[in-house]
Amino acid sequence: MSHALDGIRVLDFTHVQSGPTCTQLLAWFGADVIKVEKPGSGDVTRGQLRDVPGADSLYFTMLNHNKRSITLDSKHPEGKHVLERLVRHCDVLVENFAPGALQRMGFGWERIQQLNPRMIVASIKGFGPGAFEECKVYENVAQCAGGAASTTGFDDGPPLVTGAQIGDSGTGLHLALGIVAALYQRQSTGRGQRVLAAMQDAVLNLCRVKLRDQQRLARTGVLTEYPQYPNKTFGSAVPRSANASGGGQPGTIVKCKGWEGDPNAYLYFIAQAPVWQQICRVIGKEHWATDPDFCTPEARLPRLAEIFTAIESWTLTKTKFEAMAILNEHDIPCGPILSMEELVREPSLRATGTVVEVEHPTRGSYVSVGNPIKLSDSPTEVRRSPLLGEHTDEILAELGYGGAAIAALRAARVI
Ligand code: CAO
Repeated sequence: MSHALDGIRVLDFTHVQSGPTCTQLLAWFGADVIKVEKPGSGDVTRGQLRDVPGADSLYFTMLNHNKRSITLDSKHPEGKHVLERLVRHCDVLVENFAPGALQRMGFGWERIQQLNPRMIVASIKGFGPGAFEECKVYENVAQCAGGAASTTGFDDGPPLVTGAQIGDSGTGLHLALGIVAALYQRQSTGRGQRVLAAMQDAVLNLCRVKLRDQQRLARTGVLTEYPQYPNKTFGSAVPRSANASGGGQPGTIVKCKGWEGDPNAYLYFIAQAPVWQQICRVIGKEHWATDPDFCTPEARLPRLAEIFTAIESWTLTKTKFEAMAILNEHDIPCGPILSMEELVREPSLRATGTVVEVEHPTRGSYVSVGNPIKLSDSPTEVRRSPLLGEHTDEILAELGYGGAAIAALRAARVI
């Protein structure tokens, strides 16, 4: 079967997590992704967080499926020639170097345009143009600078970062969308363009609802859906709202049976207004369905702590899965707190290919997250990540290099 991005060639100059997330998605949609790596060492993540001596780390393998790897010293004069051919050969160049690195290599936008006016040059940087544009950025820096950390955690605790890699993988997703949009526009203009996704911008985009609340707070001085209401005072900035949904439907995390020994015996419970009567019935508080202090969403807002305490008294008598089954019978939205251990075993995720088992020649079999985006006419088959330089000769041959020329490049340590 064909794939959505068949025929698109990607010169993948990405490393670590943010950029590789983007190019892995492009590869899953069918693009030929050629990962360019430093001879000898390659992407630094190959050797980071190793669990199998001598084998590429899970950090690397889980972010670089379906790609081909070529080693190339792109600062060597001969390496630059190879890179020029690659630029002419490909449709998209994706990079997430520190600011200015591509220019220092001699491949700024103008040069790339000269070589291939149809090329799309897509970059991830920590910050967009402005005061911080020269700064290097990693995941948690982006979470802090993009508004996630200041709004995550408990009111009486410090800012918190989240395990979801919204700075790296989140920005990679943004960039992938920018690239396919640019490819689409190229069909009518015939020209490439630059695509930039800054990690601060991507995190802020994902924190959009907190900017909404910032403006509501500035106007009204209070956020009635937040746990600080009604007993605590609000400052001038959106506070951390613990596990409160903070949105139109109040929700929080409640304990379930077994929580004393299981750190994940919890459930997210949403007290959705349309099913309030059912909630009252399930938790044995039938009178709340008609009590004026509880029967409307507005009346409930100052009493959310009391309501969730009553809900928790009920969930404490059930495991998270028992509670979920009962609540779903009544159409009450909720979700179990699932550990990675549970997710890795979840059969439905295996069935859809969101969790896949992959064979690797040096590390054996491992579990990974497959393509979370399903296209009905472009199915994803997850293939293992390439070994360092596994496709160097094959790619050079496609670029027109003969055996002797490849041997000379190897002797000069260019590849
Ligand atoms: N051949 C020769 N040189 C190469 C090369 C190759 N194939 N590939 C990379 N290099 C060189 C670069 O040109 C650069 O050289 P200069 O510093 O002389 O210009 C050098 O390797 C290091 O690149 P770097 O500065 O990008 O890497 P770093 O380890 O110093 O910084 C990071 C890493 C992530 C902080 C930085 O790349 C960055 O801020 N990137 C943008 C934001 C980003 O994506 N952050 C997410 C990181 S986690 O996903």
